[in-house]
Amino acid sequence: MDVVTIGESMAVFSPDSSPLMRYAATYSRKYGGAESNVAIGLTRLGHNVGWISKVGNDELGKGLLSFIRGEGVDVSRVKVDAYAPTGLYFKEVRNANDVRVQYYRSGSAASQMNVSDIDESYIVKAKYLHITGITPALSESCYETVMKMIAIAKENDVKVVFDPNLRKKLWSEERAREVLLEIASKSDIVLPGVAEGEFMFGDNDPEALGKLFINHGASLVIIKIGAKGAYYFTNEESELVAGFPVEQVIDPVGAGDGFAAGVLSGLLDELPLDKVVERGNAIGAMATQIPGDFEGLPSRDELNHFLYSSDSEDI
Ligand code: KDG
Repeated sequence: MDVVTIGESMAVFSPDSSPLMRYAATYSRKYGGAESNVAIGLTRLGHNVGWISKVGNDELGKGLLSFIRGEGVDVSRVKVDAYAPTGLYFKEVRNANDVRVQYYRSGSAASQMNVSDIDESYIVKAKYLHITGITPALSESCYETVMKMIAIAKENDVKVVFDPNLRKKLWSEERAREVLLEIASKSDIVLPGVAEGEFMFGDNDPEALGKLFINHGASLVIIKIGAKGAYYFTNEESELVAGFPVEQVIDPVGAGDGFAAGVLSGLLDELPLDKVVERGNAIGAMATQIPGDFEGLPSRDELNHFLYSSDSEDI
């Protein structure tokens, strides 16, 4: 296994007729979840990924599980909770800068995950453990599960990659800051957006944030600054890697997950760090071009076409 990740996936409902839920009579049902988005992004690039989760014993749980399995993600460690439902959320893309989400996930099946759900032998076989700040926000037992997985990874030389993915709707700011800082201190690689770095450390200067994260324990920090790209920092070097401006953002949700998939893929392919970040930037940009949380994540051919060819496909 190249990467193991853990998190909640949900049915996603997007209004068809009006961007506003209050006027929409019909909705499209898709699926989404930060960690499974990353898992899908990586499998599309040819990597082996395992996604750990819990779904409800219901139609949406069955649907999302078979969908994620169909993308080639290993779902052998996903459990079905007999009582709690699969979570869902509604997504209003009012415009590229104003996306609103309404969660119906409190008490969901995934929020019931607990340390007894961890199969240690599964984690130790991975090269990277991918963690986001969403999973520990779901419940105390999810927090404990994530911390246990990190401890197993650290004892077994599995690198921990942490995307803070701050979701203020899920927990108090105090608790969020405390836990995000705790996980960052135990992570090898951290992938914050500049606003998340500011939330955690009270500084919005990427250079300063890079040093803060490194002093806090990470060996590689990549700070995303939107369409302009991302800075990477290690103890020895730092660089701004330019992004890929797009003409129009169609749906920004999932761009950060695309970025994480690109970075992990670049690391697995042992690319130099500037190329690792370039791959993250490219997939982040591609993810914004198609509606849906992961639909825009590319195959390797599509990625290469985006990176190396400016021609449209012949039709
Ligand atoms: O990063 C995209 C995710 O935010 C989306 O797929 C849904 O996991 C989700 C969440 O918790 O918001």
